[in-house]
Amino acid sequence: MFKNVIVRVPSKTISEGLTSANEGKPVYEKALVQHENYVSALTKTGVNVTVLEPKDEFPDSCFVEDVALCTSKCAIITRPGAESRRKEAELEDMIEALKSFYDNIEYIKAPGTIEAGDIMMVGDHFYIGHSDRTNEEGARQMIEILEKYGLTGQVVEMKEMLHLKTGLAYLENNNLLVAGEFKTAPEFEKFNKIEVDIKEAYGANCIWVNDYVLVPKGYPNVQKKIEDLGYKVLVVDTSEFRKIDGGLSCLSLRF
Ligand code: CIR
Repeated sequence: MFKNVIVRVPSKTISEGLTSANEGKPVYEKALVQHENYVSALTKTGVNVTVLEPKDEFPDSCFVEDVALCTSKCAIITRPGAESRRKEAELEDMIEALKSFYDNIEYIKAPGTIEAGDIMMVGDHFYIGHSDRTNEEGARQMIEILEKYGLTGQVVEMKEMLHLKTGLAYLENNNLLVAGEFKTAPEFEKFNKIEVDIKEAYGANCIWVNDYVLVPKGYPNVQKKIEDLGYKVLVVDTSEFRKIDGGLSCLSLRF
């Protein structure tokens, strides 16, 4: 179960966020409303939500998932692969917030790069995507830190997606949502795979929080498959974040 969540309010500069999507620029006011609704949905799952102030110098800073990995034993501050995001991991308010919850804080160091959107937790094991943002050295350091705390990690090679969790969501109870290149990846054979059609690929970025699953608005087939598994579903509109490649998981740290 998760007790805590950390989020950061979108900045006024969100329209300048990094993107590969061709869907126009996010509208700040809409993003703010969608973010408030996201926080409300999280609150329904019973977690305590810490809301950090916006940081206008970092257009992508609402995607807090990328700057830290929160485990049961320690929090690990990452070193983002995207240059424009690197200093997001040094923001004092985030580090202070994490220190208020964790005695053990670890750091990924240069030349390692890693964004925690590339890391999927399954119990005490962590799958780490080797992506354009996460390099071999970043993954190596991460696994070394995890092992120091009795946790384990393994690298997953990937080619198509921005982050590992762009195309994967672990819903607990061995249930794994899979899209695109991960449908056939041998690493995930042992899971009960729930395949997401290419037309709804963005819908693969759901989050399990205390037996609820937050599902993005507009992906009815994904939503139905998750409801059929017996989960309570909370639908959240993330259309403004989608325009800059962000989704439900990217917007919070859950621990
Ligand atoms: C980026 O390209 O870094 C942001 N525009 C989107 C980050 C999404 N984060 C995530 O998937 N964990």
